[in-house]
Amino acid sequence: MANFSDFNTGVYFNGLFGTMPAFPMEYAGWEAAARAQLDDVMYDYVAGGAGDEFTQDANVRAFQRWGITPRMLSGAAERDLSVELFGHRFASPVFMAPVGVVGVMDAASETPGHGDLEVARTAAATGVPAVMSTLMQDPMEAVAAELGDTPAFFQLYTPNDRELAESFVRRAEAAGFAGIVVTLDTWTLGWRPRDLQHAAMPQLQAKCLANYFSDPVFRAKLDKTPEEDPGAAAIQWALTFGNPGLSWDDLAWLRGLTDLPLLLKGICHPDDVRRAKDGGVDGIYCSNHGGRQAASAPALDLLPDVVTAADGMPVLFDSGVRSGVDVVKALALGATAVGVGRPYGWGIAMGGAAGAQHVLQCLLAEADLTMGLNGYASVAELTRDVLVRIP
Ligand code: FMN
Repeated sequence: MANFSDFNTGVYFNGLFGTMPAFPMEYAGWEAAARAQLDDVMYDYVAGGAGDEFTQDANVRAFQRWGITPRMLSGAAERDLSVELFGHRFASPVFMAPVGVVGVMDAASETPGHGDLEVARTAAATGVPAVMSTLMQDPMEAVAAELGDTPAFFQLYTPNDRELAESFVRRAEAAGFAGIVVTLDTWTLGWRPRDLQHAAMPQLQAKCLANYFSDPVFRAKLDKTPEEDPGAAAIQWALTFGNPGLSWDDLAWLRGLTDLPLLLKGICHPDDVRRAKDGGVDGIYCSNHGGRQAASAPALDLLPDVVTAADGMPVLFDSGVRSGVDVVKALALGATAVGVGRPYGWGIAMGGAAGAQHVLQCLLAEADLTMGLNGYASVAELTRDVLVRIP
């Protein structure tokens, strides 16, 4: 059986024949390579976050407070990293979190401005699923056509126009998405000093709004088409995007929109997990948006109580994952699947689908080796008692 860590061996063998890695091997390198491709506005939009950025830094540091207990002679020469999610078996527990500007991050690609297609191609090539943002640069139907056999999920930013929300969900179903992920932590934009300093926001420049501009419900509300007047269409988007009134009372409506698996993203408190469960959702997505929305506690510290409250329901996790070791730790704290945002975003920026694929190969090879060398042969063996708290 092949292990993800075969990638590791391949790199050394390639070196014997004079072929060096095309991309850096760890997070700081991916970020630096991406930075060289992006202008300051785009780089800051991705790298930055809420307020003094304590939250995004704390997300990363939270992983450093856990260590893994090694076990010897356990016969973990072959590892099974596969997980079952909503009736699909995935070869690994890693997924690509929704990144709303990835559509315009593919600066190094031959046809820039189609980063969402590059993400879909990455998913097709690797089998690593993607949660695709509402904020795409290509319409969801075109993105879905590039996914190959890898199931993907559609992330819904619930607009304040119910008819438009319903249209998005209908389209996602028709395009073949395997589930709907409703993001709850972005009913308005967070306080982001870097973006404020640039006084710039991609969507207001009519970027990454293809799902809106191609939507019959959205278009019907415009005086001129988005092709004739993109600026006016972007303003209409701004008026529609925010939804401060969304509450638990709306969950029954959201649930009623689809028979697909429904997940709520941004859930970090056990009481919210229980309310979501009572409302009939199929999965919880524990995340603090990578520290981009509200300044908050590190998501990893909130994960164990969320998992306990979920009581067997799948819990997806993201925020602060920077390495394969982090993936293993999040699994041991109870995550069913572990998402990355900025890491694969940098991959798209440094090399399109090839760059993102490289990032995922590195994460998976390191996760696989970390499990194997520590004596754990499957995801099921990664339980909380595998971890030691580092003072
Ligand atoms: N989350 C969403 O639910 N929808 C989005 O459109 C979205 N856009 C994002 C754009 C950027 C540039 C970044 C960095 C994150 C975005 N997120 C969005 C949050 C990610 O899905 C994810 O929660 C976060 O990136 C995880 O943290 P990490 O970057 O530390 O891995």
